[in-house]
Amino acid sequence: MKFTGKWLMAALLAVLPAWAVAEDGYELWLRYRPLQGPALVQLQAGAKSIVRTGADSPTLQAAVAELKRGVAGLTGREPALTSRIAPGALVLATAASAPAGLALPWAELGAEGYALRRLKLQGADVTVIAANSDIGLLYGSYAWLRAAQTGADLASLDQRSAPKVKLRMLNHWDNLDRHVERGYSGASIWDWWKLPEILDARYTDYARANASLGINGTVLNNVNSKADSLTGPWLAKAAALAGVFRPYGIKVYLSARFSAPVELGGLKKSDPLDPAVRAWWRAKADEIYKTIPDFGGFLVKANSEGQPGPQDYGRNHADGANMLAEALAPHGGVVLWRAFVYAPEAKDRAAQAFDEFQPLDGKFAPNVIVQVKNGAIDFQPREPFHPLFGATPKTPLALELQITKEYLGFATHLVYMGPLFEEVLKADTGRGGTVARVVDGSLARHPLTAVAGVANIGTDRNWSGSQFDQANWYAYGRMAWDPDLTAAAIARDWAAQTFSTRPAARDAIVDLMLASREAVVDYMTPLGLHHLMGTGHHYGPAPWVDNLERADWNPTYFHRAAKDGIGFDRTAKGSNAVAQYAPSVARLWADPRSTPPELLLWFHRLPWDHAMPSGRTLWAELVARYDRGVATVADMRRRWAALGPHIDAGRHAEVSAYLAQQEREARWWRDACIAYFQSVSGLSLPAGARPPERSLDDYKAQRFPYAPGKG
Ligand code: BDP
Repeated sequence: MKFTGKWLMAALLAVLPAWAVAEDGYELWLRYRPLQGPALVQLQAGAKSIVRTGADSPTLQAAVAELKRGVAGLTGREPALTSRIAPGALVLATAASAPAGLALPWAELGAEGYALRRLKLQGADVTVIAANSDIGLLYGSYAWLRAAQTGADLASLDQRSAPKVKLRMLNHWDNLDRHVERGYSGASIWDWWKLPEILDARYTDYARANASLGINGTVLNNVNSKADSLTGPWLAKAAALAGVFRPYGIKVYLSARFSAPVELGGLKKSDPLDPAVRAWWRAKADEIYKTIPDFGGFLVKANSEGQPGPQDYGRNHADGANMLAEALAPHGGVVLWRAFVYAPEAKDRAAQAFDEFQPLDGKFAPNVIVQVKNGAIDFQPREPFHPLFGATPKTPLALELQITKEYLGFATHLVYMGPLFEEVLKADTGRGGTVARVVDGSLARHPLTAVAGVANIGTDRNWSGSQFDQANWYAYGRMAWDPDLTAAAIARDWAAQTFSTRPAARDAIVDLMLASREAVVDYMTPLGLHHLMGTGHHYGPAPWVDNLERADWNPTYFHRAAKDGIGFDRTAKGSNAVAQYAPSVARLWADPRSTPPELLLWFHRLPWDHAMPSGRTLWAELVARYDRGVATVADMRRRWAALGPHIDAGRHAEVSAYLAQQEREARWWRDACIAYFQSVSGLSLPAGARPPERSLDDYKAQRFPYAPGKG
């Protein structure tokens, strides 16, 4: 056993009050700060040594290194790696290398799952981390460290977990010049220029953080892709990253530009039915797999927002996806084909993806997954689940969530997205199960399943642009592994690992996080309103915008507010997009009386004096919700201020400053939207409501040409 100098320093810091310790958030949820009291005694007794029963591998080395690091941080003693099973050992065992006497339900663990169990082995009281594979052991090691960090009872540990989704992916919208589209946490962490020679130490920490959640795939480049990333020099860069990630079970994928055969291959067209085009992609796939033998596959944005695609040649999405699938299939690669499409001529943008993709059900090759955003518009603070979920039983669908907060206040607003993710996953499609059951493949028995999260990771010291945005990466990863986890349970783990294991402090942080999602809905887009944000930057309010070249880029297209009412009519009297849902769901949402208030103006256009369940008129309800949003943020600020003694000064001050800005901006959203809606409704403010601080013209005059993350 080694007594580390690093820990001595940490132990010294542990006796200081929390607020006096310097932290910057770099360590994410893998901080391993010294435990105290019974938790420390328990951990010391249960992690005296590490025993590896199987042959060595880079993945096992990563597991052992993390266990050593974690235990050293938490207890002050680094356990030695031995081959002797002794009392207090942590035993890493695979089914193939299981020591005599170890009986576990191996089959239930699958290829990547793990079991953690305290038991007697060869007469010794030990903790077993068991799996069928080395990657399962790595996941199990992280799960055990999570249990240790969050104060679980290690003496009676008995956990089992296997991922419900096969491909648990991050999508980086990172450009080759390191600008991150919709990124609010600095530049791209991929230092492309210095790759492949120079490997930033961050790449390893990135892999550790992701493996600790079970994320096993990463798309390195933006969906609005450049063909360059498919050329030899760029493949070498991607290969260098793949080399760092491999021990952590993370495969590299690339966004593929559909017109690459023209741009790189000198072909006249990229028609997916043209044999020369197909041959080009086959050769390209062969080249990629020579460079990256375990390459994951392609993510494709085609015929969407000006990107090239099969429709340029009169072909459909299945033609395009299947051509790429054919090239990847011999190597075991997959195609993630995005369903985020919309065209200027669409009657209702919310209906287009369903119209284009649902009729293609059954037409996709077995190694294609159609990747669908959680809602039919675009990552708004609240959307009903996408109508494609459950409507394509012959086609596996991946759920795409946006972790980066393009429409939810960038990195400055504290919005914990766990409740948003949970709401989508738990939504009943009315077609035999929830979105989670569609996505995990259990409903239609698909073996190939996937979840994708648009990453919020950048070069900022705290990785995600703010301390609390780390929780969205964390929650995404945990739900990708197990879509049935609750946002509250995940927030508890995160807060304990990241801020404080003291139950009172931890629970206060969790309460604040759980309130934050409804708050942003309230102060930005209450009652089912959507797409009210400013042009291009997507940060502040601009419900008045009506002059953009495409109708469906204008907020006025989406809210349709006028003297007689507000809302988008998606019933049979309007676009009838509601009919894309299963009959049981459609029936509910086609009638304003049975539509939940949260989705009311998504599906209905109603007069301002429409009676709400609260007894208020629609107009009064709208104002009340905006007020509630602002009040919740003010309350979050107060609650955070009270946490001062429990949190290190640096992070406490940073979050406080961000919350102050959020409160100001929540008021800005509320005031600008109310001023505008009042200008079209001509109604006076409900009794007691505070008038907007500034004039509508003032709000309209604001410009943000240099906002970060632009597309
Ligand atoms: C929108 C973003 C845009 C993305 C697009 C997409 O504003 O930057 O390229 O989605 O998902 O939300 O392709």
